[in-house]
Amino acid sequence: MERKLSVLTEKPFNAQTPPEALRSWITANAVFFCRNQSAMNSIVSLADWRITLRGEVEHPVEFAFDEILHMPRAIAANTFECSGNGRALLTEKASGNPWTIGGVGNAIWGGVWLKDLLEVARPNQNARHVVFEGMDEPLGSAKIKFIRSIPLEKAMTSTLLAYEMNGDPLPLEHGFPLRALPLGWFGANCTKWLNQITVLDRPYAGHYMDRVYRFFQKGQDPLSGPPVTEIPLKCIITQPVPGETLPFGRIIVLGAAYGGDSPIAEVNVSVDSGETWAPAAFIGPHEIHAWRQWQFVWEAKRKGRFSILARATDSQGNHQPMNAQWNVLGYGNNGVREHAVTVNVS
Ligand SMILES: Nc1nc2c(c(=O)[nH]1)N[C@H]1C(S)=C(S)[C@@H](COP(=O)(O)O)O[C@H]1N2
Ligand SMILES: [Mo]
Repeated sequence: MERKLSVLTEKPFNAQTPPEALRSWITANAVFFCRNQSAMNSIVSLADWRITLRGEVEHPVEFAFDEILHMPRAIAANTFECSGNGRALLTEKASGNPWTIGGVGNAIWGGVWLKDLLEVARPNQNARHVVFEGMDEPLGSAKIKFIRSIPLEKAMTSTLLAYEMNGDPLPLEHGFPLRALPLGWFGANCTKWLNQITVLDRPYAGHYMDRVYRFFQKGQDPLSGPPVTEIPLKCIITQPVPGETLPFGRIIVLGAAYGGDSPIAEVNVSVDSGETWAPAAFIGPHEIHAWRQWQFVWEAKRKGRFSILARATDSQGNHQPMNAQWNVLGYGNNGVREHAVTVNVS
């Protein structure tokens, strides 16, 4: 079984999880995808590390790592995806790293609720957005730091600051010692190597907030489009893999369905290009903000080329779209057709 990341770029380091490693509910740390706008080369000493909270707060504070460890511990399963995941599967090209399906993973994160830190700092009446800033060094000649903000409401209701990933200390490549995790939201909101939190009376303005990580069309100002926030409803097929040749007979189709804050209620599979659909069976845990693994037993009765489609439905009855909504940077590809897997049965 392939157990290695598949590297897209070395500098910055961007690498996706192979389909084989997406077949379990928990994505092992060693094969969890990596996405960076920057480089983080040295491990910070926990004794020296501090996190500061300031801005529109009554009581600016800083916490040492030890103090964070002594706060009430929170644990959450959370699936997050890079907003560019699936970009390479779009029919109309979009610029950016060519992620297929492996820019996503699910882990059990241990840490503290951001709310508990904010309650010490006491956001004032003007507080609207919470800015995350990490210790990583920007790359390229422009040297623009990766700084982004999320609405105060999300910060106060369902944002974890994680120091553990699947029971281990947060690995360096995933943000050691602390990362932000607005649950159910795209990876771009999950700042790694976090050491500064600033409360603002408006969204942070800057390159990574205003020029990218927004859905916009050609000829439009990126800033006029909505930012990438909650992960939309989506389903991936992790077995078989595209182009696989399978023996005639019983074929096991595996996949995962996820959708931000929406509980996944159903996955339907079609092996006749969308003519007829049948429900898949869920396997494994069902946790809010985490994907649901599923399987579908397909009795292939004839030989030939088949296109397998899988479509997720949430508990409100919302369906995943058949076709993705294209945008310049190719974000949020959750189209059923774009994720079809074509195989040969012989
Ligand atoms: N400090 C910092 N945090 C960051 C980034 C970054 O470049 N610098 N990249 C973001 C993006 S775009 C994604 S998709 C996730 C990826 O997290 P991972 O590498 O742990 O999978 O981290 C986010 N947090
Ligand atoms: Mo991302």
